[in-house]
Amino acid sequence: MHWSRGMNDMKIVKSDLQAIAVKPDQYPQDDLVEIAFAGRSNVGKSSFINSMINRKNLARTSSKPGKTRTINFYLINEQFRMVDLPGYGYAQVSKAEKDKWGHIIEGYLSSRKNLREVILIVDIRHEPTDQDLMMYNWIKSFGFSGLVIATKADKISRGNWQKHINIILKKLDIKDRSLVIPYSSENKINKARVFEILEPILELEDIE
Ligand SMILES: Nc1nc2c(ncn2[C@@H]2O[C@H](COP(=O)(O)OP(=O)(O)O)[C@@H](O)[C@H]2O)c(=O)[nH]1
Ligand SMILES: [Mg+2]
Repeated sequence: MHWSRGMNDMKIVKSDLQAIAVKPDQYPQDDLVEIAFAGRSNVGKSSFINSMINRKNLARTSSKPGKTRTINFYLINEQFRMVDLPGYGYAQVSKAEKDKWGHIIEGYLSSRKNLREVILIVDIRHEPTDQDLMMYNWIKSFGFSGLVIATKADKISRGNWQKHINIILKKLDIKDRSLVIPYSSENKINKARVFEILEPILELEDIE
């Protein structure tokens, strides 16, 4: 691992939507590494990806929840991918649609060799839902480390972050406080810190 060269120094020179998929044969077929982001509809996943890669609107964002029913693969610097997973928790969906969601996401989590980490995105203002907890436990059951981005941190005062982080730690039963990172796509709060965390994960291949 190359700790000296932080990814916050790394320039994102290129980013493209490489693939939109609902099943494995639609995933990119090369072996570039991937980091995926899971969370409730409307929590801010697409905004998170856009803010990390300095794009206003590459990952589609919307104020209408429940829109993204696909796995979207964003190719960054032709080096790695950020993967926007379909959101959950939108009230107005049928049982059939929920099953479809489970199928799409499980197909990805259980079979994707390129996948190095899955990060849960929650809203720092709200206690995580039971579905967040299920998603989080599901992520950990696949062997991922359980990183959580608590986004929309611009919407509460800095002095209140800790109180809200504590609620998240408790609901998700997290002991290691360093796993939960306050973030804002609006002000890019902690963007450099997130890149620092992602860098060694993305460089795992170099160790071999
Ligand atoms: N103030 C603020 N608004 C945000 C932030 N992240 C997302 N939003 C807003 O939340 C809404 C949903 O965001 P989106 O990225 O589409 O959520 P997704 O469904 O999880 O992809 C949009 O109106 C965004 O502008 C943030 O960090 N701060
Ligand atoms: Mg989205």
